[in-house]
Formats: sequence, C-alpha cells, structure tokens
Amino acid sequence: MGQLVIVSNRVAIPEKNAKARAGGLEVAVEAALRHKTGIWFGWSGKVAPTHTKIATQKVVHDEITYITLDLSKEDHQEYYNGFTNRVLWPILHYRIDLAEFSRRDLSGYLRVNDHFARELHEVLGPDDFIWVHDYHLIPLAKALRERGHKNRIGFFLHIPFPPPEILTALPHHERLIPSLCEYDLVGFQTGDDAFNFSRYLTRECGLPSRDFNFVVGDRTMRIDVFPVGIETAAFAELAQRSVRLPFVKRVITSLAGRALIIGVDRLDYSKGIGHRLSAFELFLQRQPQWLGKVTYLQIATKSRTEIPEYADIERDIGSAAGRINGAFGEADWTPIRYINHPYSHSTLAGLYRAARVGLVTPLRDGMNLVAKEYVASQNPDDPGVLILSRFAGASHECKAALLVNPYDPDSVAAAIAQALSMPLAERRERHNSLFRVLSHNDIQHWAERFLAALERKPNAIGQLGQMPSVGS
Ligand code: ADQ
Repeated sequence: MGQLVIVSNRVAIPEKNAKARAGGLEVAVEAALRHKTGIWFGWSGKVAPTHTKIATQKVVHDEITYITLDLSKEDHQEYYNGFTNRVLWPILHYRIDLAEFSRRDLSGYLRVNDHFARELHEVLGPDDFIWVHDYHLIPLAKALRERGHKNRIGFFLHIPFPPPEILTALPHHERLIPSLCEYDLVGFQTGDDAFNFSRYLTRECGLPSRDFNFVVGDRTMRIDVFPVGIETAAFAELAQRSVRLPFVKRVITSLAGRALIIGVDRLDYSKGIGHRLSAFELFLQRQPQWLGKVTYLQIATKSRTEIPEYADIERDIGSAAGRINGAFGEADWTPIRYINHPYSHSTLAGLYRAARVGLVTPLRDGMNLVAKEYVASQNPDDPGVLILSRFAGASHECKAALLVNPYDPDSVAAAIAQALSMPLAERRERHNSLFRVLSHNDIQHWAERFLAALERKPNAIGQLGQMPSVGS
C-alpha cells in the first residue's frame, strides 16, 4: 500500500512554539495524515526574488514530509492574485460581477498546475493515493495523467460549486471544468454543489450521470458529498478552558453585563459583513429596548489585501461600523466593536463561549467553520444561539440554528431579537441537537470517509458517454 500525498495551494510547515492554532485546511490535513505516513505538497507562501532558480524544499516533521516550492513573481501574480482569487473565487461564489478575467492569468494558472505536476512526478510512487484540495488545483490530475500517472487521485472543493447557468460565464470553462473528470473522486461540501457539478457535466459535456458515477474513457469518476467538520470535542474542551484566559476575562468584564453578539470572518465579500451590519442597524432601530444592552463584536481579519475588491470592502465596512456607532452609540456604550486583527483559536473559543449570539451570515460559503466552532464552544447548560445564513454549507447540517436569508435585513434583525430573548429550554434543545450532529460529523470522520471512498474501486458500470477533448 502506498502513502498518502496531500496537495494544496499552501502548505503550513509546523513552526516551533507557534501560538496560533491551525486554520481549517491545516487541521483537515492533519486529520487525514493522522494514522498514515505521507507527504504534504504545495506552495511555501513565499515569492522568490526575480532571477533565482526555484527549488523545492523538504522538511520532515512528525512522520509527515512537507515538500514546498516558492512561486516566481509572475506566477504569484497570474496564478494566485489573478486567476484563483479574481476569477475562480468570485465566480464559484456566484459573483460573476466581480470576476476580472485575463488570458494571461489563465495561462499562469495552468503553468503553475503543470509545475506542481512536474515536481510531484519526482516523488510519486505507483501505489500512492493523492488527495488534492481546492479550486487552485482543478487541472492538476490532468497534468499528472499526462505524465502517465495512473494513481487514484481525489479532489475536494472547499468552496461552493455554482449551477451551470453561472459557471458557463467563466471564459474557457470548457477547457478547465471538464478536467475535473481526470480525478477518480470529486468531493463537495453539500448535495447542492455536487448536483450542480453533475448538471454541468450532463449539460455541457453530454455525460449522463448514474448515481453520481460518470464513465470517462476507461475510468469511472465519482462525485460525492463530504461536509467538512471541526475537531468538535477538542474545540469544546478548549472553549471550557479558554473562558478563563486573562484576555477573555477582561473582554467579559468590559461588557458590563451586556449581551455579546459575535461575528468572526476573513474580511471577504462572500462573508456578507456589510449586509450583517445593516441588519444589526435595523435591529437597533426596531428594538430600542436593547439600546445600551448589547455589544456586537465583529472580528474581520484582513485577507488578500493586494486585490482591489478587498480594499473596497475594507473601506466600506469600516465606514459603516463607524456610522452606526456614531448614530446609536453613547459616551458609555459603543454598539459595534470592529477589529481587524486575528486572534488565536483559544482566544476565539473563549469569546465564542462568552457570546449569547453567534452571527454567521455569509452571502455564500462552502461550509463555514466559524458556525461549527461557535456551537462546539457553548456551555451546554447555558448555550448561546447560532444565527446562520441559509447560503452557508453548514446550514445543511445545522438545521437547529436560526436560519436566515442574509439578503433580507428584516429576517436577520428579527432573528437577533429572537436569539437574545430565547428561553433557556429552547436554547438547550437547539444546542443539543446541533452539538450531536457536529460531534458525529467531525473532522476525523470527514477525512476517513473521503479516504475510504478514494480507496474504494468503483463498481463496473456501462459506458455512459465519452469525454469531450479537453484542451491544454
Ligand atoms: P474560509 O473562507 O477561510 O475557508 P471558514 O470556514 O469560516 O472560512 O474559516 C476557516 C478557519 O479560519 C476557522 O477555523 C476560523 O476560526 C478561522 N478564522 C476565520 N476568521 C478568523 C478571524 N477573523 N480570526 C481568526 N481566525 C479566523 C474555506 C471556505 C469555507 C470552508 C473552509 C473549510 O471558504 O467555506 O468552511 O474553507 O473547508
């Protein structure tokens, strides 16, 4: 049996004495590699100075071999800042209006995928299983197959997959999206995403689906659903300890008995922070009895700052928070505390536990782990209430949350009022039901299910269709 090779855009080599805990993908990769020897391969996060030769680096840590490569300035611009972040990210989040396509960026994207395949070619054994993560690496299996690799290769998309009516607005989609058929298994966060991909293949490639199995030449490609989880039990324990952290205690004291509402996001247009602030403003207008009695803490860490759309939302959200504070605040009360720097997971866990309401209202999100972390952090005897967008993948599992339409400020404002005055018995019942689901579907379960599905050979089924030729 071969080893497991995980490939993702970024690789996080564990640092000695690192304070911050791993982010979503990192925890997921650790869970996948927990009982196996393996390799984690990807970009180091560094951009190489011009004219230096780009070499791979190898580090072994806890039986995991980390192989990383730097990107050239041009690759970083075209592949990362360009095609993945300014074309694929917006379109896969249903925001065709924000996509800035250029042929040059597409060729940079294909070039970096080819570079990854060339380097992987040097380390892959014939029995290795390969698990590729996310939209940065859609054509990687094709680039590996072209080098003769017949390994089982799986792909998991962490973000949404839109319906073909939207996806076909992506210039050259017919060159890119069908290359997913070179994987043996393509995993999605929700049934809707999987169904959208299946419809794309049927509509655009003429491949009929039989139970999410597609015959492509002499192979079968399977689609399945694997909602990503968190380390639910470990997070619950962490939260229990973290409310006693001096910083968290200071925050609680500073609230002076006011109810805390918390939002935690990367500063990204998909997270709906602007809509959320408007809904909170509406709540303050409609429910004046809460004036002075509630504090909304929005932690929004800056990301992708080199991209203009991100600078725009940073400016818009900062000014909306200031405007609402100016209109509703008092000398002794600020309704919104707006913070741009990140906190460690232990601090976040303590803050989640201290919050009466977790406000998670993305306009579109693959899963949203913050929603799950908020639930895991609650005190089961006196839990807070999760308000969750129906457009987050997490809403498929978190049916006991207060589900809202983030585009409708009335529905979010009403949910805030409902959450703040929800009786204890109902809070416990909802939390119990959410926690049960998330304990079962935790990160370990997710990794094990994906790997078991990848290792399983498909049942032989009849020839269903021929793949259209995919350009390179
Ligand atoms: P993200 O878009 O980054 O992930 P999300 O799932 O909400 O979004 O968060 C990932 C991790 O980052 C969580 O562990 C969270 O605690 C942490 N995080 C987020 N904001 C933070 C902040 N302001 N400060 C500190 N930590 C913060 C992508 C997809 C999601 C999908 C994940 C995993 O966009 O839909 O859930 O991958 O598949």
